[in-house]
Amino acid sequence: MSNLKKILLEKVSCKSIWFMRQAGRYLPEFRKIRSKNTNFIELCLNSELSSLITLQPIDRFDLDSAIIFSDILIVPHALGQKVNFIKDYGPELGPFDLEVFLNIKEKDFLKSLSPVYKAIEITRRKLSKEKSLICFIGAPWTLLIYMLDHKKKDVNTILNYPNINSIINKLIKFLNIHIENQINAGADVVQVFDSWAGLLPEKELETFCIKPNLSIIEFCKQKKIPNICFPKGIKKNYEKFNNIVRPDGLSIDYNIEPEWARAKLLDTVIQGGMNPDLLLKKDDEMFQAAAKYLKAFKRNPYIFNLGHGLLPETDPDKVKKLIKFYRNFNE
Ligand code: 1CP
Repeated sequence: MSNLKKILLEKVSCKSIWFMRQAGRYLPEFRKIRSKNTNFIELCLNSELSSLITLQPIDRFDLDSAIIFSDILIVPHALGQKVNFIKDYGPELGPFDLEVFLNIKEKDFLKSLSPVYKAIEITRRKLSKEKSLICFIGAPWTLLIYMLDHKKKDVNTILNYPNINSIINKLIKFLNIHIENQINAGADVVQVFDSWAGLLPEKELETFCIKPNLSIIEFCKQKKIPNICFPKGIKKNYEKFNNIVRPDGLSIDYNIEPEWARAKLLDTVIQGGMNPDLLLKKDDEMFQAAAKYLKAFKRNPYIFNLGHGLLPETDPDKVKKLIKFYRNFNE
């Protein structure tokens, strides 16, 4: 069993390190492939290249887990919405069509996503048995931000959108299908990204973030799928989130103090926290920040990661130094 699974399932303390966005634009070998593959969705659906990109950081660094190279927006794409990635800007989705969305059948959804499952199969065969292969989804709220109002990110547009409940229910159902198929293909842990949870007003957090995450985590528990939630930006509401959703692991963002997390986020395994900006600073400053997390969690099961994804301007050499520091840390 991988160390990541041991920590999540048996709550033991052992070393485990991976990074959100470990496969991506800070790696020259990724940029080389990306420059020849200008359509990002097509790249995500190219099983051989997706597997190759997934393994790039594993070949380069001493990491414990791979995360499949894909995107959270592959799900809206498979649910019939146009998804474009614009250079130096990011994702832009076509108009949302409720009719099309509600009518997509499971069979067609799985057909669109079959290259993702094939990429997972290929990667699992190549990855050492001691390493986890993490799969992921975007939580409904975060997907809705892109699907319904990406340009303005006006929360009220989404909160008051007609038929919002049936949209969320369909998303939950199909996200669960996507998780199960990724696991059946050979992934062994799932991370649920709710990157835009911090935009929600407090009184809407339960309906739009906590409840949908709970449905997904209940599904994972029923299927015995090790799971990690990342409700980014919800500040002290991490405590409420944890008490209700009870995921196996909880990824904290860089606004959460590690000592606070240890005291308040009970019966879960904490992951991450350190600000990815610190990899742009001098070595000493980066090591000091990493030590703060390692000291806070020295008696608790803890998965080393960051408080958000690696930034595109990160020097890969810095990543190597941070991993070495983590491996040698013994206080
Ligand atoms: O070359 C490029 O322009 C592509 C950059 C890129 C990459 C490498 C995007 C566009 N997505 C990805 C891969 C990706 N996305 C992974 C791969 C595995 C890994 O971590 O190594 C993962 C896990 C994601 C997840 C993802 N996509 C999230 C959740 C995590 C987060 O960063 O908050 C989100 C919000 C997205 C949307 C998205 N996709 C890409 C971009 C630039 C964005 C964010 C844009 C925005 O801030 O609105």
